Amino acid sequence: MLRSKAYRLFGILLALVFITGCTGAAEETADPGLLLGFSQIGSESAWRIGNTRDIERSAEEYGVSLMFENANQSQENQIDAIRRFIAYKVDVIAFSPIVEDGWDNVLLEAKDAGIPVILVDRDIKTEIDGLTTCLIGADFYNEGVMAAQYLIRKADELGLENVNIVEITGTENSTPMEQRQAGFADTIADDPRMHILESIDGDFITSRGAECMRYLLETYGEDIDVVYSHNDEMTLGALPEIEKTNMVPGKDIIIISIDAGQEAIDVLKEGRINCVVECTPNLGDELMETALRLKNGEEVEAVIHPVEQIFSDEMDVSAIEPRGY
Ligand code: GYE
Repeated sequence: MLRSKAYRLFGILLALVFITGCTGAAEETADPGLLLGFSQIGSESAWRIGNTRDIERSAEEYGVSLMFENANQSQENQIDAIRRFIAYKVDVIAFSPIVEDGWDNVLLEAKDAGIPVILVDRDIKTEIDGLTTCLIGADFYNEGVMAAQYLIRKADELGLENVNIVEITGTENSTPMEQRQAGFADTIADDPRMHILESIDGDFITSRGAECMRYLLETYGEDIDVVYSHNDEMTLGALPEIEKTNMVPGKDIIIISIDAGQEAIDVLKEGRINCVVECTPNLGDELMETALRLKNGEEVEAVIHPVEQIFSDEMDVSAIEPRGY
C-alpha cells in the first residue's frame, strides 16, 4: 500500500515536472515520464474488457503515458503492435500473449533495442532465455485446483458414486487453458469417481461455448453430470443450451466456471450455476509499479500472482459484493 502511494506521488511529481518542462521554465531538467506500450489480446470477454479498463485507469493514476493497442484476437496483430512500440522507442513494453509460442523473434528485437518487456495475464514459452522481465497474472493452475476441490466436496455432499465431466476449454495453447486443465485434472486424478468424458475447445467465447454444449448434449445427453468451463462467457453460452433440454443446470448438471464476472455471479445467485472461481482482471496497479521500477533500473519480482477466491453454493451468495467487471 505504502509503495503504491509512493508511486502515485512519484507519478504526480513526474507530471508536474513535465508540465513545467512544456512551459519552457525547466527545459533541461524536464523528465518526459514513462511511456508504456501495451498490446491487449482483444475484447472477447467481460474479464478482458475489465482488464483493459483497469490498465487505462491505473496508467492515468500513476501518470504513465499509455500506448494501447487492441489485437482483436490475432497474434500477428500483437507482433505488429510490439514492433510499433519498438519503432516508437517506448520505455517499457507490456503485452498479454494470446498463445504461448511464437514470440522469440519479436522479443529479441525488443531486447536488442534495450526495451524491457513485461508479460501481463498470460505466460509464453521461448527458446531463448531472458527475453522478458516478469509475469503479472493469475495462478491458473491453482484456479483449476480450486474448481476440482469444489467438485470433490460437492460429490461428497451429494453422495455421488460416479461423476461424468465435460470440459469446455479456453483458447488452445494459451496459458489459462493449459493450466486450468492441468490443475483440475491433477486434482481429480486420485478420485476414482471422477471421469472426464471429453474436453472441447470453446476459445473463451460465448458462441463457441453454446456450440460446444450443443455437441456435448447430442453426444452424451443425460450422462453428463458436470460442466467444467474455463471462463464465464463459455458458461453463459452453454446454459441456455442445457435449458432447452429437460435438464436443469445447477441441479441436474453441476456447473463450474472461472472468472467470476458480474453476470456469472448473477446466475450463481439464481442457482443456475454452482461454483465460479475468481480470476481478477485488476492487474493495472502492479503493471504500472513494475514498469516504473524497470524504467528506474530496479529489480522486479519474476512472478506476481494476485490472491483469488471461490464463490459457490456452499456460501451465502446474496452477500457477494458487486464485482466491477
Ligand atoms: O479467463 C478469459 C479471457 O487470460 C485470464 O482470458 C484470461 C482469460 C479469462 O478472455 O475470460
